[in-house]
Formats: sequence, C-alpha cells, structure tokens
Amino acid sequence: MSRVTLSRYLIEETRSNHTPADLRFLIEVVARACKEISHQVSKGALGGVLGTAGSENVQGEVQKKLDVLSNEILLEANEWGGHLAGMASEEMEQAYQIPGQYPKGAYLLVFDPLDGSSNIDVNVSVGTIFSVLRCPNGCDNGCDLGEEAFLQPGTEQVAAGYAIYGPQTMLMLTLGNGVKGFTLDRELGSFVLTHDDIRVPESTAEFAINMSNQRHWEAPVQRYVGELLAGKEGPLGKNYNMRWIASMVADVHRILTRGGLFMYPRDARDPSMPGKLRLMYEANPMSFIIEQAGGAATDGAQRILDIQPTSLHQRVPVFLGSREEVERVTAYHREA
Ligand code: P6P
Repeated sequence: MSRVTLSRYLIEETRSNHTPADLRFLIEVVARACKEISHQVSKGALGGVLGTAGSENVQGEVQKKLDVLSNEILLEANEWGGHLAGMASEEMEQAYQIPGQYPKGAYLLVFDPLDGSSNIDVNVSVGTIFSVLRCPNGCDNGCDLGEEAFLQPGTEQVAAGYAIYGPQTMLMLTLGNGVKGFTLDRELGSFVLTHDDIRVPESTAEFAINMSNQRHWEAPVQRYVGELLAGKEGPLGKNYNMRWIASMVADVHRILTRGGLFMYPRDARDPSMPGKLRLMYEANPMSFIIEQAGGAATDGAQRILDIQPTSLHQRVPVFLGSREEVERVTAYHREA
C-alpha cells in the first residue's frame, strides 16, 4: 500500500467532511514550519544557533537563539496564507496581528515555538506545541485582535499537535477524531503516517515529575508520589519506574507511546504561580491530544480542557496521561 503522507491524510479528512479546507491548509503550513525548525535545530553548533539570544521572553525566561528563530519561522510561515485572524506565542507578550497587506482567516493559532529549549545546548529532544481555535464571531473585523479572542477553554480547540525534534522528527496531530503520528522522511521532505491510531494505556507503572521540588509540593501530591515510591509493598501494590526529561514534548510523547503519568504541580515556591506550565499553548494542546488518545488530564481539581482562561500566559498545574493514575491523583486532591 502506498505510504500515506500528511497531505493525503488531510485531504482524505477534508473529503470525509471532517476537516475544512482552510484548516487543512493551516495544518500543512504549520507542519512545513516545523520541518524548517527541525532543520535549524539539527544544525546545533554548526548552525550558530545554540546559546542565548541575550533577551528574555514575557515569562522572564532567558530566550535561546532557537526560541526566537523558531518563533519567527512560525510567524512568517503563517501570516500571509489568509487562514488566520491572529497568532499568540509563548515568546510574545501580545497577540500577533496579521499584517494589513494579508487577508485574515477564521482561525487562531497559539503555540510554544520551541518547548524544552533549556535542553537544546545539551542535545536533548525539544519540540513545537500548537493549538488551533476558531476566531470568535467578528473578531476578524479588521481591527486589532485583542487577547480576549484567544481566551477560550480547551474544549474549543479544533486541532492540536506537536512536533518532536529527537532521533526522528515526528508530528503528532489530532483534529478531534483520534491521534495520528507522522514521521518526517527527510529524503522525501514529507511527514509520513506511521502511527495510525494512538491510544494511551489505561494503566501504567511509570511516572514523570521533577523530584527535586518534592519539599515544595502540596499534601495530595506528597501522598500520591509517596505511594508510587512505596512500590509493591505500598498501597498501590506495584513497583513504579520514573522518568523526567524536563522537555514536556518528550515526556508526553513517551506517555502517548507507552503510557505513564506526567505531573507538574503547583508548589510552595511561589503560591501566586499555579505550577510552571502554560494553559493556552502547553497544557491545552497536550490535554486535547492525550484525551483523544483515551487518556485524561486535570489540574488536580478539574479537567484542564474545561478551564476558562483569564489571561494569555496563565499557568496551571498539570496531571496528564494514563487515565487510572490521573483519576487517582485527582481523587487525592478532592479528598484533601
Ligand atoms: P523543570 C521546559 O522548560 C518546560 O516548560 C517543559 O517543557 C518541561 O516539562 C518543564 O519546563 C521542565 O521544568 O522545572 O523540571 O526544569
């Protein structure tokens, strides 16, 4: 059987009336931008793109040269096509306005252009995370797009995906009817369907959390992780393995591939900051993907996709992955 490329998959989705043609075009453009980012990331020191850019992003985090470059690649690839009313990025404080000379479209694109960038200089997998929303009625009325147009709960996403730049470059995508995985064939220059119907195993014996923050966690997380570490002799009756890559794309990709539980809880270091990960362009797209693959995602209290955003760069606690463990740790929060 001939190989199914991303383009063919999207055309077949459009034909079966799942995916409007302009959404198909948007996904193709984002995928093309991810190929360019993959090319730049793979150059490493040879490309003069390692190290810091000498600037900070809206989060107050030092920007890597590749953070800035990846952001620019996504903006330039998407601004002229006529499929977007606006964009928002981890790397930009304000929403990005489509330049006046270009037509506007029906969608909003929100992204973390290069997640895990602290790993770039040590050659560990990083990735691009993106989320697609519809432009609310009238938001493309020619005036500048306000932040409020983006503040939609994750249930309003029409598509979400990530590219992981690892030993292989892969694109994982959901259009709301399952999760598909595509591997970049560098000779062809095409993303080829290699994982047709991805499912997160219901149960797992593997968890992911940054254990160095343990003393800062709230009681439900202390209780839960304590039970995981107690292993077979403990209340959960089995031994657990632990992984922490400190690159959300890589940790989530592992969970999509073989199950597991990813946790980034709030902690006492900064009570005003509910965890580290951002809702709009990290937690929401990853939660959409995980749920579409049969997993679960909460902030400890509620389903992440149900959260009504209040600001573009707001942070949320994240517990996502194998449903059995997400439900357990969420139950412990509710019992507290
Ligand atoms: P820590 C990367 O900076 C990131 O935003 C996620 O990709 C990753 O899961 C997390 O932060 C790692 O955080 O505190 O372990 O360095």
